[in-house]
Amino acid sequence: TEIAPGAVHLPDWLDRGRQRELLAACREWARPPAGLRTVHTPGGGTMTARQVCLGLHWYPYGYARTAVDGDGAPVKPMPPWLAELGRTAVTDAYGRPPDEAYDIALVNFYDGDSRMGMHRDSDEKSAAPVVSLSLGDSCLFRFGNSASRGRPYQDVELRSGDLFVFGGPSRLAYHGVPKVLSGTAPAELGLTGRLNITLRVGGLLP
Ligand code: MD5
Ligand code: FE
Repeated sequence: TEIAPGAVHLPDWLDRGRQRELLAACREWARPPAGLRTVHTPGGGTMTARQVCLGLHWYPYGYARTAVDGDGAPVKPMPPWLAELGRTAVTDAYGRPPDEAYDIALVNFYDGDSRMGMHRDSDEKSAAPVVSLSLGDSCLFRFGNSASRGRPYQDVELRSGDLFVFGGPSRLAYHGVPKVLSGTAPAELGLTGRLNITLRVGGLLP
């Protein structure tokens, strides 16, 4: 379903087996060094979703090669199979493969009280679409516009296994996660909370 130009939602894109594999991989990536961490915002706040990065380390001032705001260890590599999953996702959503290879993954772990405020993802130096994969609890995802954090926006429920691709005119749209729907994860997955993996192309970065 195209929610807006370039914003394509493919519900249930990952079958249960792929979801389990991806979850197991995320749990490995969450381990130190350069594992799961709390992100501190420039204003002195903390993000309620915790995060681990692959390929390049995102922090509120941009991208780095090491976990500069964590334990300082080198960021884990982006596995080729995950880059390939990003390429397949874009091909399925748009009917043609992306021009560039996916080289960054950000994994956000949400518990029942986690939220993500309205923001834009503008630290990448490439116009390649962002690929988003959801696991575990469903959430309310708010897809806004490129001009401001406010209306108009559309609320979409994202469920375990859903793919969302944000490219073209939607690449710099404001978006957020106002609510996690606790207890909605498929029981056989063995995850309480929600996990979101975004695949990105860094472009010319450090
Ligand atoms: C999430 N993650 O559910 C969301 C899904 C993040 C983040 O927002 O920055 O890690 S990715 C949603 C997204 C990414 C890039 C562009 C747009 C949406 N968009 O244009 O709406 O944890
Ligand atoms: Fe984002």
